Amino acid sequence: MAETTTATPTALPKGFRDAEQGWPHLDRIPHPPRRVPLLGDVLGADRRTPLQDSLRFARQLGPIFRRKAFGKEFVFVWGADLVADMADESRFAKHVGLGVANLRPVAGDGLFTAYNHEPNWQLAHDVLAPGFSREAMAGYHPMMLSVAERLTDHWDRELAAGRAVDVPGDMTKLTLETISRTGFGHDFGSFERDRPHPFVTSMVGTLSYAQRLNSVPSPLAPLLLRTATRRNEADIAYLNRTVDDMVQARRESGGGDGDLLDRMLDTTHPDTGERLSPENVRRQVITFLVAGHETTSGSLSFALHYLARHPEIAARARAEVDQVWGDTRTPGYEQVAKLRYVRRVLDESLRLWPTAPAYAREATQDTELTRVHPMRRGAWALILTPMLHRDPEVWGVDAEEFDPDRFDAKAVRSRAPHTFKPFGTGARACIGRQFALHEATLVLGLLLRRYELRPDPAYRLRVTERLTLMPQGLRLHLDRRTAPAAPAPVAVPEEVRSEPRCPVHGTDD
Ligand code: MNH
Repeated sequence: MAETTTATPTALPKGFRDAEQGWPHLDRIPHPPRRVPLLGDVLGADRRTPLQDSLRFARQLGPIFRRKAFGKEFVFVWGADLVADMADESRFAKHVGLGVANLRPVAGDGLFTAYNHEPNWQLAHDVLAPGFSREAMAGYHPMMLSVAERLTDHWDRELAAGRAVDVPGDMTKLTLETISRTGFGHDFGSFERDRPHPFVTSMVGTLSYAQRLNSVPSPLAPLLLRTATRRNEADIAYLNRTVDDMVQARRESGGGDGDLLDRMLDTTHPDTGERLSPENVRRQVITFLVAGHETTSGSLSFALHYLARHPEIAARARAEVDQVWGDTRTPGYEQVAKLRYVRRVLDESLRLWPTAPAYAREATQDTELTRVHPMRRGAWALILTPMLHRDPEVWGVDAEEFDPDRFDAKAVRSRAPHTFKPFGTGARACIGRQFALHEATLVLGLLLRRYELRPDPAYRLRVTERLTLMPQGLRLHLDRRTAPAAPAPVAVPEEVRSEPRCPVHGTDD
């Protein structure tokens, strides 16, 4: 279904802090049976895994439920019909709350954390969207390829030394270098370091802190998290300094090759002639460096985990790469889009573990959710994407199984809209979707072509949370592929779909 982005999102009050005020019929929504006075639904909850705790509650309580923590009550939604109703942009919009709101001190009114009514959202969206067009993407491709080659150089060395590779660590290096070089012409030198770049350490620090803020009563946060808060302030200062230096370097060099940073600094809005303020540019650079790599690295890591665990799927994907790429040393932009099966592997990984695992929606008017749950304007709920993606009504009784064929064209067409939402929905959906998918498909193609993946038989998937998801401690052994497999018959690639008018939206929601 096509979605338009031209309409300015409606200005709204900040939204109710507590579901009790915004959901007049809260009694229709189940909650965990054993509530602790004052603390709420904290039995069996683990501070480090709030999302996975919510998945557990979801399985017990059904498609809509509530959880109370420290006096505040939140509504969670994951049933397919409820999520589809909340995707209606004429009645609902993005809600900036919880984890996202906690990032405001670092990302301010940057694209991801801006309130719908803040003028800088539309301005930045319009100025930056062309940076994600098909042409722009084709322009980033050679740089993405050269970063991917740094990864394979590194993996070749690990293989020669007989060491297992650190998948999340190396995917994070890869995706950080990709966004920083394609977007900002900046080299963090990640692959030349033994430890993560301090920028990554500070970024992970602020993400974890933002998540922790949700797990303490807000009036007490300054007290309980005093040391962590001071640490967080230092992290933010470091992020700001790094970004200011990058901007300064660009201004002195007199401009790059038309990348995201050039757009942020030079481009004026086509209608209003406005441009981003220096303060806003700083917010956007941080936003893009963080949003542009953390989730993609998680997705690549989960995909590699599943490929290693399913040799028959890896073999099929590899056969496709051999067939589509042949002997080309450097696959071109178009050759990546033709890897349909590899892309399905990625989609299926994003189904089971959407690495940005929740997004919040608020009512833009008094309304009724699926005609059952009255909501006041400003009332909101958190959409639990991993549960939406496992709803047996949509995905069948084997929803927990990894099966990329769920994303073949026919299967996709036969599913209801709004059942697969790893990139969020509507005007505030992910601007970097095509960027992430292109980068990840390219990298999976290169890795499949070069290596066999051997899992550690003792490894059990454990998922760490820092707002985003990551397979914890995933290591894989590599073997160099010996003889290139004889080209196996694979499905003839379908025509590459023509790009919708808006490079960001109007895709396959
Ligand atoms: Mn991304 C918004 C998921 C890659 C930049 N992204 C979102 C949202 C989700 C999301 C979900 C909506 C959040 C909300 O409604 O509150 N993003 C992903 C995933 C990947 C991803 C799962 C990779 C896989 N995102 C990227 C990349 C970039 C990027 C790559 C940049 C290069 N994302 C953004 C920005 C927004 C966003 C910017 C905010 C867009 C807006 O509100 O206008």
